[in-house]
Amino acid sequence: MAPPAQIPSLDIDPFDDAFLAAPYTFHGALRDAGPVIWLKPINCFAMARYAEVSASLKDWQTFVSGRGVGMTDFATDTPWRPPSLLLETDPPVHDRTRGLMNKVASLSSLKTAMPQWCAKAEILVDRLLGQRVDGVRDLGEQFPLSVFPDLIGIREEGREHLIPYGTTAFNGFGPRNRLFEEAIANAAAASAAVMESCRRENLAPNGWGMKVYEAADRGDCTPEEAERLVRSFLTAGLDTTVNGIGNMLHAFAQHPDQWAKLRADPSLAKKAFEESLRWDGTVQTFFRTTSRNVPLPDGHIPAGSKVILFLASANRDPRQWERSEEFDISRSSSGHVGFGFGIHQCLGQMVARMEAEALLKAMIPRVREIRLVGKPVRRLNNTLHALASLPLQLLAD
Ligand code: 4IA
Repeated sequence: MAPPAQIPSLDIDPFDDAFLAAPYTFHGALRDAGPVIWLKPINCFAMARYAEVSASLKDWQTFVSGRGVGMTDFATDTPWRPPSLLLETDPPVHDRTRGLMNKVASLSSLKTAMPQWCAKAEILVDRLLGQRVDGVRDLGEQFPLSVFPDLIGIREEGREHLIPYGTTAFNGFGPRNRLFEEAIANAAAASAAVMESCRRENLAPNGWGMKVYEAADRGDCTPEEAERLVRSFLTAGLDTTVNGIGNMLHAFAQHPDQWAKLRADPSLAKKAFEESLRWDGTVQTFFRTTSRNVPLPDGHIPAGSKVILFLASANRDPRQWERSEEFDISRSSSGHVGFGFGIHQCLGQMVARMEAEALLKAMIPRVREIRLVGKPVRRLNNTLHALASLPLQLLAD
């Protein structure tokens, strides 16, 4: 496919191994090429500057989600799984499902859970203190796995499939590259296990999962929709926080001065997590599809085009952020698009924030230094900036 005239065309594949391993080294070229660009290797429009990314996320009428938020256009190709009733829908359906899910994912139930989460984080950190640990496996995975499945109320059986399922879904947003094909080829067991966990008879009485079915009882959705909405919690809720925590620990390990700053003023904990999402967020990209021609100063994006939005690049755009490449926990990172923006902005953002806060609160008084004791290993994923392993030593106070 030829790039539309006047739109800068780049020969960069944002889903090849080099890009996925080190996305930040490529973002500057994407941003500097223009506000809207064409990526030749994937035949797709792209936006990588803050202004255009945030404006497109806000304009849900023009940049729709119902044709999928990955590379696959649901209007022409069959999605690998039944579409999400939140992420991959537009109003009016989206408003109904999102409205009921907002009530389920209430702040008050999180506040009730928080003391227990803090206690769990303290026990975990006490156990790891002084030792060589893997920041991804022992903290990034361990902590969310110890709180999130119980919050939703899923049974123990099949929990080992949750992270692999999330990984599959996030690879599934990419083009049909090796990561996509491998993910889909191996998806059957994890998909079946996760769908089984979403069934009403397998959910605990007081979890968020059962609350979705209770919304169905009140007529807010059908029981079939309830099952798929519970699936959204399980798809979006784990691999994201696993790597959100992993990336945050990695950021602190690379910036001991920032860890010292946080220890000196623990009230910065919330800001620190936001800054880690701005500086190295886990969800790197998402697509939208244009519902109409989008006029540009020179030419236009035709209706029905996929557009890839580089969230993580927007979050480091020097047009928006001072010292954009610096990790600085005392800056104001509000307005970052690490949780997206607009009507689809992350439903679970408070879950992620409270998990990170519980962990930081446990670590601040106990851990003097988060020391990198080996080379971090990347886990390439079509959507997530993720680590397979982060060798750390948590030096006791
Ligand atoms: C869903 C954007 C990402 C965290 C996400 C992934 C899946 C779903 C929602 C959000 O399955 O609904």
